[in-house]
Amino acid sequence: MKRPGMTNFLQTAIYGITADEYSLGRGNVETVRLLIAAGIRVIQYREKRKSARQMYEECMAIRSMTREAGATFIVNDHIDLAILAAADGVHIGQDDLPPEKVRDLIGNDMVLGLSTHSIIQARSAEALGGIIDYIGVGPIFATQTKQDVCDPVGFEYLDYVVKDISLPFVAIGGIKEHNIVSVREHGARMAALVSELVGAVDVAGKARSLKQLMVKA
Ligand code: 3NM
Repeated sequence: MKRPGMTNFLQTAIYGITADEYSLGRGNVETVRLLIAAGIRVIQYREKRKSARQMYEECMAIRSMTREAGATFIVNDHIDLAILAAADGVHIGQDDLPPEKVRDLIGNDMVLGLSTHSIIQARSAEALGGIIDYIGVGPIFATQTKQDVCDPVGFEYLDYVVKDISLPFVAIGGIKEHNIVSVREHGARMAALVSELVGAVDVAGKARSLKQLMVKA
């Protein structure tokens, strides 16, 4: 299949993203091990502070764990790292290189995700016709995790995407155990979480609860 990393994306409800600073000292690699053990099958390596060498080493370790578990491995921002680590995909933001140029670099087999924060951005992503595999939709709620993020877009933007955008998407931003059901009720099939998951004392227990809340009919 073209872009095999999308299979897990379409079949699972929780997208886990690393954040070393929220991981209670466990570090990214150990956190990913816990996420995998808890059944999370889409994992993004997101790291803003480490050296290229440190990130490379962490990505190589995560690649080997995710491969063994059959989990999709996406690298945030760093196209070079994603390619070197043979990740399943890369996730970029609105200010990164143009998606069509990123697609030129990564070829046809890797997943390309794009963060979007408005209707116009979602429509532009869709208009690129096949270049982008999925969009992030957020921030749904206020979040402290991402620097310089825009104000929460709330459910208005999510409702629009659910109804009018044909691309697969993942809701993100401020999603917690106490509000994830509302995200599901607005039509999202997948939620991405950072601090709630990696910052949990019991990552596995938290992942299981979140999964249950997200898939319950
Ligand atoms: N992207 P938390 S919000 C990485 O809206 C990221 O595109 C966002 O972290 C977007 O789950 C965000 O801790 C941070 O709120 C989400």
